[in-house]
Amino acid sequence: MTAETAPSKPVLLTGASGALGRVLTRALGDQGWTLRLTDRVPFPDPLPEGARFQVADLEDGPAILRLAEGCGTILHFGGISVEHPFETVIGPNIRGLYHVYEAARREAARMVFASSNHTIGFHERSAVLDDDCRHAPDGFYGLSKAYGELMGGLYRDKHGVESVFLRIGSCFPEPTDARMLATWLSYADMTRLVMRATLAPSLGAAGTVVIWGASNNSRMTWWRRDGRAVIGWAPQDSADAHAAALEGKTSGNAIVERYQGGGFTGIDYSRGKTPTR
Ligand code: NAI
Ligand code: 15L
Repeated sequence: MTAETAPSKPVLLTGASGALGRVLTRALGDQGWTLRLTDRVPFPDPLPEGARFQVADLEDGPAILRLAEGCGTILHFGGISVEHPFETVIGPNIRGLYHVYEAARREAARMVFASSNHTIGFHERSAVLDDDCRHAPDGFYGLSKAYGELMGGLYRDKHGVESVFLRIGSCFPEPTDARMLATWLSYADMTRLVMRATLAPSLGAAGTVVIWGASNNSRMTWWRRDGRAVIGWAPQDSADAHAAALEGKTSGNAIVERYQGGGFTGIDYSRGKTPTR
């Protein structure tokens, strides 16, 4: 990984104890970034030099405001990260998100929001989507991420808060099924994406950009135009080497295989199964 400049102000990372939070903590710590880390569960790894960790719940607004004091960027990776019932999602991902945006407003900090492909999961796999496509959330989790992008628009228009919305595909150590031959984002590409989202001097006149978070996978034909040129990011890795091993690894469920969101679309899916008027 090439050396990048560290931001002049500390960076707050929510969800630090989660899978991507731990990857980012290690990588950004190695780059000499000053990190303020938080999660509702303890941080499981040794802390990099210059990093501080504090347990906090995203639903505790005053704690989030205190944590963000003096920070120039907030990497918002905390919250419910897979499909769950509405009542489970709403606290961390809606109320918590509001607290993080209020902190960004108070600090005039840039927000880098870990959004998701599940904001558009009910688009069919044959569709080619640009960054301004219709939201088509595939569950309460995807709905909360779409709401997050909308909230970012509100905070831009009303308060001038900048946001980079990372519509992450599938960010794991390696792809594990046929869908991920399209949606996979390597940890290294994700890290470089977060670095560019933080370090880009400007987000242009729009003040918000959407980035499709997938590596350079030849099967990624679903997602096209986005704001990557604005921040200067291009993916370098690819899922292609896994194609032979994974192309037959599908769910066998017609709904899941039809839509971009995959497995989440099939959860509690009842269309056509209930009487219609
Ligand atoms: P994860 O579930 O491993 O990490 C999320 C972290 O948020 C956890 O450590 C959890 O303790 C924390 N958290 C949950 N509720 C909280 C609360 N109320 N207060 C404080 N902390 C709370 O998820 P992962 O995979 O690391 O994802 C990170 C972010 O990226 C999430 O926002 C997820 O939605 C998003 N994302 C991840 C993708 C992936 O493929 N890993 C794909 C698309 C989006
Ligand atoms: C996500 O948004 C989830 O956070 C992650 O766990 C995966 O399910 C990913 O999407 C995906 O669509 O593969």
